This record gives sequence, C-alpha cells and structure tokens, in this order.
Amino acid sequence: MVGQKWVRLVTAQTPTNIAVIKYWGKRDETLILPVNDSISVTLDPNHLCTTTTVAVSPAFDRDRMWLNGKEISLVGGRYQNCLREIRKRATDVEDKEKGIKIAKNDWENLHVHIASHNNFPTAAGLASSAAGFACLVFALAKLMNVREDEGKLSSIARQGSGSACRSLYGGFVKWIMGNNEDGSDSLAVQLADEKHWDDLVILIAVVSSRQKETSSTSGMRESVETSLLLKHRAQEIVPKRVVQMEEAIKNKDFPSFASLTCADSNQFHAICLDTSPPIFYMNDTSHKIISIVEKWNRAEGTPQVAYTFDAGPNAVLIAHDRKAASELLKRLLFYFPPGAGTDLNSYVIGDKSIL
Ligand code: 2P0
Repeated sequence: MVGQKWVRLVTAQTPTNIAVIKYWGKRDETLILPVNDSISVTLDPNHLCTTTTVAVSPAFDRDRMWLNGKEISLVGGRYQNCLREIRKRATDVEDKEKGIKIAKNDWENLHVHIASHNNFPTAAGLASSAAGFACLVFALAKLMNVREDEGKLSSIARQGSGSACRSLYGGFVKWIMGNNEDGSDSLAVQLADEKHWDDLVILIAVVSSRQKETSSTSGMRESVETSLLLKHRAQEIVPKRVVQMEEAIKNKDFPSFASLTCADSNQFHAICLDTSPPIFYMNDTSHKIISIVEKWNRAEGTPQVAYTFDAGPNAVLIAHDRKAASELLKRLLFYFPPGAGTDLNSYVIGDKSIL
C-alpha cells in the first residue's frame, strides 16, 4: 500500500424489487436456499431504493456499518458472509489520481466502513433488505475490484437476504432455486430488461410504515416447520406458475400476469394463515384494497390492476397502463380520502424498472 492517509470510497444505488411469484421458505437457512423459484419486478430507483457508500482506509481498525444514520452490529452471519465472499474475490486496485495502490493480498488486512440509507420505511414489508444487501454487495464488489458477473454477485447477495439476489438486475427477474447443496446454482437471471413492458405502472399504497411483528426470516422458518400447504405450493403449484408467469411477461399478457400475481400473493398469505401459530401480515385496509381491485377488475371484464402484498400490510398495485393507474388512484382517493383518518397514509407511484 502506498501512503497511509487515504480513503477510497464507492457509492452505489439499488432499487428494491417486488415478487409476483413469491419466495417463502428455505431449505437451507445458512446459505439462504429457497424451496421454490420466484419472479420479481425491479422498481424504479427514484422511488424505493437504498444508497450505500463503502469506504476503505488503512486508518480503519475494524469493519463498521451505519444504517439510516445509526450504527448497527456486523456480528452475525449475513453481513459477515457477504463481506467474506467479496473479500475472497478482491483483486488489485490502483487509483493513480489519488496515489492509492492496493494489492490483492492487502485486502485481508484492510477494514471497511459502510453507510447505507433507505429512502423508504425499513422492515415494513417493502423489501428493504433486498435493496440493502444487493447494494452492499454491488458497492463492495466495485470497491474491491471484484471481477465476477452479476449472476455470481447475485448468489453472494442471496447470502445476505434471499430476495436481494433479484435486485442486482432491472426489469423482470427470476431467482432460480438451484439444486446444488453448496448453493452455487441458486442465483438470479434477468428475464426481460427494464425497457420491456414499460407501460406498466406500479403504485404502492403505504398502509403502515411500522416495522412488522414477525420478520420474514422467522415467519418462513415457522411456515416450513408447520404448514402442509407450503409443501404443496413449493412442489406442485409454483413450478407450473413460474412457467406461466414467464410466458405472460414475454407476451405482455396482462390478464394472465394479473391473475397469476394476485393468486400467488393470496396463496402466500394463505400459507401464513396455515402456519402455527398463524401469521397475519395483511390488515383490514389491505383486505379492503383487495376487494376494491377485485370488484373493479370483474366489472371491467378484464383486469386493469394486479395487487400483491409482501410480509406486511402495504399494497403493491400494478396497473396495466397510465390510464388504469390514474383510475386506480381516483378510486383509492375516493375510498381512503386524505385527512379522513383512514389507515392509508401515502402513495408512492412510479414506472417500473431501471437500474
Ligand atoms: C419475496 N418475501 O419473494 C418474498 C415474498 C416476502 C414475501 O423475500 O430471510 O427478506 O432475508 O431471505 O428476502 C422477504 O424475505 O428473507 C421476501 P431472508 P427476505 O420477495
């Protein structure tokens, strides 16, 4: 290393993703290997994203991390797993302008500082860990000049949080569950890029920004241990649904896309109810939103909007086009007028896509 007073910084920004075929259940908790494939859409980075700055300097005496301005502990598996996997692949770095030269072997003695910020509620069922770990792995890989493709980086991000592997790509993404015991084939692939089907509009109705009571990790564990429906879903339902969803995305077939998306969200929440003790992620407002959308879709004769809910009560609504999105917003404002003390407190609207 040349000079001891330098700091090398890299900043990255990664959007979150929303699953339209859900991941729920692990076959290996340490490596984070799922019981089924899943498919997601990556959101527009202007709305829900994580920004992470990673820094390395010989002056740092240990790895440290701040999340939304508060220092958090890096002790424990997930952060350590990502750091270890990236450090293992670090290569030489030379920044002539700043006079920084780091040899491959130096990395094991250097420490990093990480500052990460979400522009949306953390752990409220808006996939904050997906954007967070994807961004962390991407930024660390740039910092340490890791020369792996996105597929490999996605399998490292997966070890931070399962859904994070899907945020390494824009557009429509599939997380292939893989078969290998070491997880080497459990990674994300892009099904279609962000320009594909860009007339879809995603609207997120924030029902609650409170942290959820049951974390996804413990909820999944309990579902795997107790839900018979989960086994049926993973083995019989999802493999067929994934093929149908890929076809619907390829053909921009909104009626199929919407019915698969809604059915899969409802089945995921049915599994939560089938878990012992049962897990309730949706609330009365979520149910009311489902009923508004279902009635409207039925009245139109063809779906205008798809809904999906993750591990929380917030609705992710995917409209067929801008006209349907504006009609949807009108309906939501009618049923949940601002300032009328309803549970719906804000809407985030965005086109899908773009990394
Ligand atoms: C998904 N969810 O496919 C599903 C749908 C929530 C419901 O992935 O334990 O934070 O870190 O792997 O990825 C949320 O779970 O769980 C999630 P871990 P993760 O998006």
